[in-house]
Amino acid sequence: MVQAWYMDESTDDPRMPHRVQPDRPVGLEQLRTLGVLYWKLDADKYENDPELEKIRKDRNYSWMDIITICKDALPNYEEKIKMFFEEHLHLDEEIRYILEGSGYFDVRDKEDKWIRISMEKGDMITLPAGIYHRFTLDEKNYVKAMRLFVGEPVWTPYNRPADHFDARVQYVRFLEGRA
Ligand code: KMT
Ligand code: NI
Repeated sequence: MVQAWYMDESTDDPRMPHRVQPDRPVGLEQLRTLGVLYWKLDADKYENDPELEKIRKDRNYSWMDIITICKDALPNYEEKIKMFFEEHLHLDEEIRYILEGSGYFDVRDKEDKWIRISMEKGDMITLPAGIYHRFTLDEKNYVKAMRLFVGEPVWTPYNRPADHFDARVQYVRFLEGRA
């Protein structure tokens, strides 16, 4: 099962696990209360997978591409790595399906604490519009992921603070249980 945990407060190398001591694991149910959705798929058959097709159809994930994040494959690597790790939100869902390698998606919980989600091959995740989050590679420094989108993609990150956006207002309402 996908692993997630509360992070420690240390600011050194983000690619380390940063598990808080004592351990505070986070389950899928808690992620669900933050609006984070998760699926486990067989990444070896991503090119022809009825399960993936069903999710895409049910959630209107019409658009997709594949991104490889490693020093030699990604143009402007350092700059992008830095952007991915700035705390930000989007006005749409962020949907990622890990095909090879691994990485960490960090999301804020209801008390504004960081939860780290360890994403590996076969893990697919949807971060809701308006959630503050960030991404980093882990110590293996390599990930290949499918990016999906509802309609034409808009990748714009709005770095925190971005509380005035309607997507954020709606998300906070959802957290408060009055969406
Ligand atoms: C993003 O938007 O954070 C990215 O595309 C990088 C993560 S993809 C595994
Ligand atoms: Ni993002």
